[in-house]
Amino acid sequence: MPRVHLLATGGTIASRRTDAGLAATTPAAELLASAGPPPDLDVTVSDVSTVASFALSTADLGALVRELRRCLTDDVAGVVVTHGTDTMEESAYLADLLHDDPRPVVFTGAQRPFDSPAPDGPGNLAAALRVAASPAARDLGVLLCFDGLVFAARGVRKVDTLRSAAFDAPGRGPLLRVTDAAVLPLARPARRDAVPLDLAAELPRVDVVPCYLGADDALLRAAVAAGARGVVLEAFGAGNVPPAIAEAVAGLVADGVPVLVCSRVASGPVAPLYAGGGASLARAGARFAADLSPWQGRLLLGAALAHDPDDPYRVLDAQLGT
Ligand code: DAS
Repeated sequence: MPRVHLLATGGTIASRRTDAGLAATTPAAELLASAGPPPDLDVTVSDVSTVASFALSTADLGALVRELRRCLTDDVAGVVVTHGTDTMEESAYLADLLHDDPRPVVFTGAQRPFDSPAPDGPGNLAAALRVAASPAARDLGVLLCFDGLVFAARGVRKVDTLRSAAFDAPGRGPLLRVTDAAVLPLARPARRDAVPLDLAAELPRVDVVPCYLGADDALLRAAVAAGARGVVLEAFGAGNVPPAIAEAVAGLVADGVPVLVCSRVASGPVAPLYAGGGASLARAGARFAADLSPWQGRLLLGAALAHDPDDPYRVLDAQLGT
């Protein structure tokens, strides 16, 4: 019988009501019992934490990715990670950047708590376990399984605060669909070489700076003053920024602080198009992050700086296809 390992971290799927609000307290064994252990799978369990994902630090994320890689032993078909939905797309993406194995790691969670009268966690977990053991999920990298659909980690985003269909991959779509009877292939992602990152050390600080009408360069400069070794711009549209930010970026790049341009728009790639906007950022040496979200872009830039502090652009260009 194939074996799948379930690694629990907390999140709404593990949460119960308390006087202080929802609190993640349910361990992996109870989550598995609620999902109804699949009769054709041997499922082993462990707990890395019982926390809400909005409280995780970048160091916690590094430890989680180390642990899930440790769980991918020779005798397992795949690993399932239960995780809060708020930052699941970040954890899954960092895990995917390092993933160099044909077997799947499948993240899942819930929008309604464990003690809800109609929880969505058990169904999501049961589906994720089946995906982790499915040949259809091999060679797809790290995955996120939610509400009957499976997305590649790269490009997945939380798109609804409360509905069961919490995730989408705008402009990309799902890779697999899970029905009661089967795991159906829909698409295959373009995979990049894994980044051989040593997660023993914490990723360097990279901050995301938002752009909004009339924004000046104060937040950008504050990020660098706080120790950011790289900056991600959550730019307008296809990659444009207010004039003060465009001017400041040239100085930062010249000072050795890489700048990665992402968009505050959920779908579509960024491109250096407009004078004074994206075209000026490109001339100043900023890199464009295709359709990567600012949050995934932040992890990519952190990984690139950690892997090769003298030339982070090698990892960036390899991952972004530039
Ligand atoms: N939004 C909650 C969840 O879906 C909290 C969290 O991210 O942990 O799990």
